[in-house]
Amino acid sequence: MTKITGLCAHEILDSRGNPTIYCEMQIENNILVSASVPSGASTGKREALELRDGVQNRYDGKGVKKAVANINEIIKSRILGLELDQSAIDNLLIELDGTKNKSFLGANATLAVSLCVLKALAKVNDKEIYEYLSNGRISMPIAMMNILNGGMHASNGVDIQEFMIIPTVKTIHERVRCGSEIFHKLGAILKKKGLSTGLGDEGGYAPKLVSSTEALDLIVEAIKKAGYIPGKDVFIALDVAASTFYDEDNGTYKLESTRMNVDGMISFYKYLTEKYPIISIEDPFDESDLDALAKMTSMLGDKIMIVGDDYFVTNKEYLKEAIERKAGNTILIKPNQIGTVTEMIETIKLAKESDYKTIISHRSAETVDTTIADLAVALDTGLIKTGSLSRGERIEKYNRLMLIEDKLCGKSELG
Ligand code: 2PG
Ligand code: MG
Repeated sequence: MTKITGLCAHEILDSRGNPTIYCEMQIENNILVSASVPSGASTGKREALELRDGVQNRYDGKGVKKAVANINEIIKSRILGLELDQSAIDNLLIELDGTKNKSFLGANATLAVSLCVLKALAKVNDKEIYEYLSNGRISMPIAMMNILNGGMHASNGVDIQEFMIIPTVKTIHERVRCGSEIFHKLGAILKKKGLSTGLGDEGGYAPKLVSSTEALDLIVEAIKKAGYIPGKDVFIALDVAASTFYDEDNGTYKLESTRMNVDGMISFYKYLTEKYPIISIEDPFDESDLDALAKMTSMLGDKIMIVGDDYFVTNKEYLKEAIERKAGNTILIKPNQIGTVTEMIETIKLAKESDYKTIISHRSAETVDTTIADLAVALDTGLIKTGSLSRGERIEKYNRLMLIEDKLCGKSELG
């Protein structure tokens, strides 16, 4: 057993240039680990709370000094001297917080500490995180690569938030290569058409387009030009993030200058899945409308993944409700939506027991922390969503996955 001997959090910046938390933990034998936490833009209303200072003349209210102080004062005083134990410390964090949604300490504070505990445990056991955390069954994930950004992740007038490609070629190295080749072909096509090749928050292109079908046509063209077969080597996924264009007053969705109700949206999705090799649609309706999600699942659920992100917010209670109502068949897993490693693992467990697929996911604002790559492998999530093939904070995760693959194949002998 090993004791925690030091803890110190700092305010740093995330990939959108907003404050977030970086935390260092020291354990016996002078072992030091660190973790940093990401941040979302299209957040679900029921996510665990990301604590921000709200002091307007500092980072426009987005500072995280309070959350940092919660680690350096409240959490530190209670965990120094404790034995490293993931569930015991996560439970202590939950107890110290004392709220339903981590609004006292902040999920950004609890996650930073919880991730440090995970990394420290791996270190003392002389293991990589993916080795330490696995219960024997590990797998390299299929990656969902967001190469065209819209919604709240760009300012291009494209309403759908994420257009992702899913290479299904054999290895992570080959998937990354395939994704990178398609990403660059898409850039060349946009350039030739006089469209912008500027990037959105997740590293995908963010050109001004008139419709989602225009985006999908461009992506299919890029897949073909890169030498791959759409619907065979490479599939497509969407994160609609429909809450961001839902009109609560009249219960309709204002998508690309048309207004649609739930049935109209389902017909639209059906049309898209028939025309394009789409195998996954995330958050197709407003996050409060579980009935619509259940209806779509009953109609399209045997054909595609219907993914709940803002609906389920990595929370096993909300997932339970969805399972009972047969709403969705896949859950997005974001560690900072729930705030501790233990709770996140419980949600994954419930999803698997209920035959829901699991996708571990980044946030639109990231740091260089690569833990989600290890989590995908160790927890056998099967899928990972971690952005485009550009921008350091996204690439770090792909690089980590390739390194893990090399290690697993015995291709990392130093001597
Ligand atoms: C999503 C995520 C990540 P954000 O909606 O799935 O892609 O975006 O972090 O802004 O919630
Ligand atoms: Mg989403």
